[in-house]
Amino acid sequence: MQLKLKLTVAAALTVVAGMASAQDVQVVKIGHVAPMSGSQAHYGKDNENGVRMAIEDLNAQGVVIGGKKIRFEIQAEDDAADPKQGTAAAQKLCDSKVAGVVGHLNSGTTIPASKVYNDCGIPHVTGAATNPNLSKPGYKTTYRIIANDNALGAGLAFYAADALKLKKVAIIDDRSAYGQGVAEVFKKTALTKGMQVVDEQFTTDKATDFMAILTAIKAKAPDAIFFGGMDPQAGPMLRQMEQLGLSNVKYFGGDGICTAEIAKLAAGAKTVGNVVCAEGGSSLQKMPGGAAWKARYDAKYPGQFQIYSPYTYDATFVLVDAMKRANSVDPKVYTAKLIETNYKGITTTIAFEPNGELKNPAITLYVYKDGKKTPLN
Ligand code: ABU
Repeated sequence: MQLKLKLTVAAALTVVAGMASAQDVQVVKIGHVAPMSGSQAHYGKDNENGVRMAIEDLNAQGVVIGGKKIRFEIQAEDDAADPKQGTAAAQKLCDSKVAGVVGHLNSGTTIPASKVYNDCGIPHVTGAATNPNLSKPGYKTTYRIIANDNALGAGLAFYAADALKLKKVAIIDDRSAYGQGVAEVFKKTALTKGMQVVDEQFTTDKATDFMAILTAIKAKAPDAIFFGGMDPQAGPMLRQMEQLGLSNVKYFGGDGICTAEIAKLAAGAKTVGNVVCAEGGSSLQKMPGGAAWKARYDAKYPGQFQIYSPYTYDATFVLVDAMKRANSVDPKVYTAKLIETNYKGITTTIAFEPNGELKNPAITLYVYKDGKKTPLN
């Protein structure tokens, strides 16, 4: 009888001790939004992997904020690259009271979502959306940790004019906020460099048949095509360029086409060898922790790397770094610390301009050698 009582007391004490330690752990949710369905899901998966990896690393570190051990959890949402679904996902994250958001991927979703986050007072950091208009409203809740399209579009035009001495370019964009924006910057800079824009054509971010617009472009005999858009369009476009005999025409684009996936989507077309694309950061080889980080990523998520996961990884740490400096996970308290960020990430040392843009962003140009993305600088 006495033994039974002792065991019961011991069991009760164990339960109470367990409850106490559970109460000392605070769960903090980090939102992530990107297209997880549709033709851009491979970018979204890569972005989400970056956040998941950061959260695993933070939880392994055992972060203590405000005297409590924090366990970070992801709340992952799918916006399907659609602006309406983007704002709905943003509102859902506001309603769930996540502490911060990494995202979104597309400029077309990130720009309208940024107002939703500003209205509900939750900060978001994008590692992928590059349209310069994102930072124009000057929201204290919006941050970007890669170069924007002003740098990407201009860098590509300088390379086309100065290094490759190209004279005639045709421009296509997918009418998305990103595609249209980066194409406009390229065009403006190309014209100031004395290049001639011989044709402008438009498509959508759903199209896969470009024969009509490529045939029209062929008649203008350009040295190069600039495409403002993403790889689900660029891949088939490259294949159709080969079919139409545009095999010697250079093919320029921003970070949206600068994926591992583009070579697969082009289904073996040799025109992949004509691609020159620009990304808003250093190459993995030149990032402070790039090579070691990529080896860890590949071990966890084999074959899933595209472009932005190093940035979404760093974006997660940037949010948590601000929480640590504020000693609070409450966005009302820690958001003010984001603008003072000076965080040594795996991509670069991250600090912000007053409008939330990354200070001193790098850009890297890439070509594809035997289908493998290769940095030029
Ligand atoms: N930066 C290219 C892909 C994402 C976007 O800005 O729409």
